Parts: sequence; C-alpha cells; structure tokens
Amino acid sequence: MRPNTWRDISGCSSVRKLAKKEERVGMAGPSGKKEKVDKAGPSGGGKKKKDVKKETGLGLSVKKDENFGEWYSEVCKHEMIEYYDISGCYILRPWSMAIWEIMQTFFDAEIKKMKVKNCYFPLFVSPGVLEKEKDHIEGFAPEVAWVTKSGKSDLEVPIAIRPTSETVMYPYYSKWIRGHRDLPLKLNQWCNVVRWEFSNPTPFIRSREFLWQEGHTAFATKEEADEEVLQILELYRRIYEEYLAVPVVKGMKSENEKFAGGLYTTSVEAFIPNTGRGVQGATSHCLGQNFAKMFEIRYEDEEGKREMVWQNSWAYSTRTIGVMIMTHGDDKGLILPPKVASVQVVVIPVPYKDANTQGIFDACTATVSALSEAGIRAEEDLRDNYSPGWKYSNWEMKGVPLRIEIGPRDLENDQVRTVRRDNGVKEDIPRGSLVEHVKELLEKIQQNMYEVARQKREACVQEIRTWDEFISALNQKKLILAPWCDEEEVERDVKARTKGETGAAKTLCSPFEQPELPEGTLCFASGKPAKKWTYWGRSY
Ligand code: 87F
Repeated sequence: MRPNTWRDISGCSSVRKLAKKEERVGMAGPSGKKEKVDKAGPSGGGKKKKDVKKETGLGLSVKKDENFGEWYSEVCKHEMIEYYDISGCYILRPWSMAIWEIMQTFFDAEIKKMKVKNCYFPLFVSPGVLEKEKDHIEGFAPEVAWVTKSGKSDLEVPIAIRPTSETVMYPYYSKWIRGHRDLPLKLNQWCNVVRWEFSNPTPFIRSREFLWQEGHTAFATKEEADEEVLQILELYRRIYEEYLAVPVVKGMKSENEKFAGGLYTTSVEAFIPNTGRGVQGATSHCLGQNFAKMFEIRYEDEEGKREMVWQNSWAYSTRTIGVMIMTHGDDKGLILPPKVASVQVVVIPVPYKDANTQGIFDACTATVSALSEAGIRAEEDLRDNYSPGWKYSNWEMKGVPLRIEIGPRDLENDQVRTVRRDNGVKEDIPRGSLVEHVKELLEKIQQNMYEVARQKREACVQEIRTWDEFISALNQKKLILAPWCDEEEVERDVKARTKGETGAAKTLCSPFEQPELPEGTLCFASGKPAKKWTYWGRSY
C-alpha cells in the first residue's frame, strides 16, 4: 500500500479536506515563521471557481470551451505576460521570453547556415523615406506611430517609428550594392516594431509593439530569390511543427492578401479550432523588383550591364507564442511543448509526516543534477510554504511538460514518479534509468502534442463545393477548403457577403499540396471554372 500522500489525493474531492487540515497545522514560510498561505487544492472544494481563484491564485475561473477569450487572457497572465498601462502593449515575462529565445537560437543558427548575417538598423524613420514607396505604405499609414516632440518642444520634422524596415534598409542596399560581387546581400535583424492597431488587441497575437526577426535579401536572379523564399518558409514550418508542436499549412497568399509591395507572398497558416479562426503564422515574400526600382538598387553584371536586384523579405514574430498557447492550453492552464519549455521537468518532494524528509529533498536535488547534466532543463521546487498539491497545480498552470514526484515510498523503492502534463499519465521509473526514461518521455510528449493538435485541426477541415456549403461550414467554425477561380474581385465579394460582427471570411492560403482538382470543377463563389483549392475562413 502506498502511504496516503498528496499524490494520491490531488485532483479528487478529498483535496479540500486535506487543505483544511493543513490550514490548521500551518506551514513554515521561507522566513521560518508560520505564514498564512493559500493552500486550497486545484478543485477548490465547494466554493465557486471564481472565488477560489481570487483566494488562491490557483485555477482558472473559466473553461477553454466556455469563454475562450477570457480563458486565453487568464492563461497568458500566468507568468507569460503582464498587462501594461498602454492598451495593446504587454510585458513579456521570463516564462515567455525564454520560449522566444529558444526559437531564436534555432532560427538564428539556421539562417547563418544560409549565410544570412545579422545587423541592426535604427528604430526611427524619416517621413520622406517612409512615404517613398507609396504602394507599400498606402493602407498601412493609419498604423504608423510618430514621435512629434522632444520634451515640450515640437520636433521640426516628426519621426516615424518603424512598423517594418523596408524603407529604413533599402536606401542603404542601394548604396552598398554596386557590382555582381556584392550579391547576394542577405541581412536579418532581431528587433521590435510598432504598429498602432485599433482592433481588439490580444497578447502575442495582436499587440502594438512586438518582437520579430525581419530578413531582407537581394539577389542577382529571380531563381535564387524564389529558392530562398521556400527555404525560409520551411524553417517557419519547423518552428511551428517541430518546436511549438503546432500543425501549419504552407501555401501561397491570394493577390488580395499578399504583401502589396511585393510580387508574391507565401505563408504558414495555423488554425484555432475553438474560435474557428485561421492565423497567419509567418510570411516569406518575394518582393520582385518593385523596391529595387523605387530605391534604385542596381548592380553591374559580368558584362557591365546595369541590372535591378531581386529581393525577398521574411518575418516571424512573438505571435508564434500566442498560437502555441491557444493550441495546447487546457482547463488547467498552459501546456508547453518540451522543446520550447524553459523548465522541461519540475521535481517536487512529497514529504509525509515523520518520513525521511531530508532524504526526499536530497533525492530531488540529485534528480535535478542528473537531468541537468544530461542537458534536460530541470528544476526542483523545494519551497516549504506550499503543499505538494499546490505546487502540482501551480506547475500545471505554467505548463511544465513533465513533473517528477519523490515521496517516502519512492525513496524506499529507489524510483521516482513521473506525471505527464499533456495527458496526465503517471509512471514509476527506477532511478537507475532516470535520464533515458525522461528523455524518451519528453520526446513522446512533444510528438503527442503535435499529433493531438493535428487531429483536432483535421477534424475541422471541411471540403465544400457550393456557396450554401461554404456558409454552413463557416457557421460551424470550420477550416474551409474550397475550389476557387482565384479572382480578386470574387474574394472581395466573398468578404462583403460574409461581413458581420465576427469579421469577414477571406482566403488563408492556397496550399502547396493541392488535392486533385477534376476538370470541370467550379468555383464555390463565382461558378466560374476553379483554378485551385484554397483555404478560407475568418482569421486573426
Ligand atoms: C504597418 C504599417 C506600415 C505590415 C505595416 O511581412 C507598414 C506596414 O509594410 C507593412 N504592416 N506591413 C507589411 C510588412 C511586410 C514585410 N516586411 C518585412 C513582412 C516581412 C518582413
């Protein structure tokens, strides 16, 4: 028989009884004094959820399925972000910044393999330069933020804050590129940008300032540019699928939805089943020669002829983190994929009465050391002012992929207990094979999270052929795959016809992997011959 530890009762209704008992007993705080701490377990007993949350800081007050917006905001606030006193701006706390840094390390190393070099251009843009490329800035203009004062005096000329850096960088590309030997020029910068959005700010997904990388490259030939567009897009797919365990579709943006200043736009598109919305995950654009013309970026080829360069630009942002949270989180909080979790394993001592507490603490420390030495990001939680049950909930809320519990019986049996965050499965593993076992478990969790997310998305995909089917699928929050004539006017028309409170439907992308399109298939919206299958939906 196992002793009656927290492990055995956490999550069931007797938690409350135990919490009560502890209240009577009291627990020593870090100061050594008895501190009044909230110890209600995760289920919180008979009180209303919202009250319990206020009291304990534990537990979410809403369910993901019941009020997604509120759920998302609560989950984010659990150490990922802090709201700020300027609307649309958020503090990225270490828990989320660490995720950004892990993705950054991966992506930065990959683009360096492609001979892309990092640089840094100023945050400020002079108005003349910003407005040089009219096509580009048109439509975006209302989102540009301006500095108009220094202290109390007006600036002679207001200065824009970069919303993206084409116009900041390309005058210098024009200066630096002279001959064919200066090509390709491949630069990237990790920076912040500001876009003064007015619609519904959402942490990570739509904020007025965000972090991103922006790559800007110039080539002698279109072929080289085309090739790079897809290489970068593949890296974006890998960030989502291999790191964030979020399935995405690679594809081509429509003429309406592409970056207006460029030739064509490719993207990775994710889908959030709960809201039935698509979300553009990252974009890789071929700019063609539009900017080269505008900024006179020319080179002399081998024969001494003056030619215009071909350019690309590509970016992914902290939006990635929001998509990950929305995809994996559950009613207990965040679930972090092991590859991006700054703490992959949390080790929690489960002392019991007069059992060998020091022995248990030592076993926890030894476990963390063994895991850390093997390159696993592990941490112990030895805080003595919280009960094990409280810690379980707290680390579940923060989404740590694997919990290890060590109690008296584990010590006796030279084992530890593992509990997976993704599916709750518990296992006792011998300490002798700890490292291999944990490595294997983390890989399984990563795989399973991706697989579960993929199945959930697949269940939402609906192939349709007619307008009625389209509207019905849209109302059922489906990710719609439809045969389309690929005409701009028709997409505009679909947008107009679906305009409502929750936003209009538009194309997300035309997937590179196209299902067969039999001769004679007609466009669902115009009735003209269909040219391709395209994903449609409302989007973020
Ligand atoms: C907002 C204000 C001003 C998006 C904006 O996607 C300008 C813009 O140009 C703007 N919002 N864009 C498009 C950005 C295109 C492009 N830039 C480099 C990328 C990848 C990185």
